[in-house]
Amino acid sequence: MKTTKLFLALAIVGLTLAGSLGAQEKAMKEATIKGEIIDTKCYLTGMMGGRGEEHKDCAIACIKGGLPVGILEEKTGKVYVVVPAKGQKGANEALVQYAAETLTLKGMFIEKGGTKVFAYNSIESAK
Ligand SMILES: [Cu+2]
Repeated sequence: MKTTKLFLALAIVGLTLAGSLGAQEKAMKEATIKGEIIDTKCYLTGMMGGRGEEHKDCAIACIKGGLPVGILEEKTGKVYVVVPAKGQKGANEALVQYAAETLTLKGMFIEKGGTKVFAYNSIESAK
């Protein structure tokens, strides 16, 4: 009896999660973002300057080490955590070579609870 109740409770939680994930996918918007490739931890804490050319070696080490890679949008100063869109390779692997450089990413973004996520589809060097 207890097991059945637990199973039902889990099933309800599962359905609720599936429903909200579906809603989030619908809320993703196509966008193009130009900005600097940063490691989010150093940018937020200001570690080693946190961004730019002086921080490039640290950013490479951090992104290689698995810290979430992000893009600092040039015109707004907003930070997006970058993830791959379906079919793209991992964002850290794809973007580490551009650490501290300015790039244009095309893809989709979503924002919830103060977190901005950008799912990249293509990478264009701004050089
Ligand atoms: Cu760093």
